[in-house]
Amino acid sequence: MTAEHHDEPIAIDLPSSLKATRRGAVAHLRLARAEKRNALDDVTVLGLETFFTKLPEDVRAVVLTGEGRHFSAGLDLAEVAEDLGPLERVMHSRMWHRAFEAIQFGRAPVVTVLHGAVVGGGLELAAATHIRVAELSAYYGLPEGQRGIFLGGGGSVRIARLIGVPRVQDLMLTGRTLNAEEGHAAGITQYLVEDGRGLEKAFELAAKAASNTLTTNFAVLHALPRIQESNPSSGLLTESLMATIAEMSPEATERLKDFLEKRAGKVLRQS
Ligand code: 1HE
Repeated sequence: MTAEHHDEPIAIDLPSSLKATRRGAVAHLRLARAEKRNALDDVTVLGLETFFTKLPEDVRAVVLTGEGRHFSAGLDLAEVAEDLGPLERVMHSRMWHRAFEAIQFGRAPVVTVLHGAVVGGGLELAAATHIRVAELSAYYGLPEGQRGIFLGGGGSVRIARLIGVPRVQDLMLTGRTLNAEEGHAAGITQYLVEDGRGLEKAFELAAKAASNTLTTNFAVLHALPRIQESNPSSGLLTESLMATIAEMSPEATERLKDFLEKRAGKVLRQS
């Protein structure tokens, strides 16, 4: 991946496996443990939770990438091999859930660039983010099946929602991997770009998300998935309530006025 450099530091205390900078309103968080293919150990997962709960208020979107040739090799298998009891293992999985909830239901939309291996917990992490951009080198797998373990970072819920239970069963039962095109067709990613173009695309998308009103982004991140999970009639009521809150926000008043007075952009066909 290529990177332009007019980035500033972000004052959040992170482990060495995570690096964070910002470019205006968009933060860039990097998995920085390339020597272990960005395998997610406890320190990194806790660092992700810290980052997303302590994000400065003026950061309006986040780009997440992985350093080296792969996005992430998933759970650090050296840690899972440790001698832990059942409750410790449950709590370990719950820690992943907590960290990834902080991403999914955080304040800022997260755009992730996927390249190389995006497997196991790496795919679970990507699934907790909001927009996924794949480079052509990306491939996806759930080797939990072959390692004798199971999903533990929310994949049963989030990955299954993205691609459906039958595809998750296929990946786990057979050890199949999906290439970038197959993953795109299956619904893992919203964008597919040439190798080396992911970062640029992600920053472009993040800048757009960052320019939305806080209320709209809150509704999209927090209300929409909850509406999907509720029964339709409660969902529709929540939608009306959320729409009312958004419509009454001062930013919406201004933006609607801008449109009606012909100062705002039109919705035009793109490419
Ligand atoms: C690791 C890990 C890891 C690499 N935990 N150390 N995930 C997996 O089953 C995937 C396992 N990894 C791989 O299949 C390959 O490493 C890759 C295809 C991702 C990359 O291959 P390659 O040839 O570039 O690298 P490598 O030589 O295999 O790995 C480099 C080093 O990273 C090596 O350590 P070294 O000390 O010998 O240099 C590897 O041992 C280490 N490494 N992946 C620990 N995953 C919450 S539940 C989620 C459950 C899961 O995620 S299960 C899926 C686990």
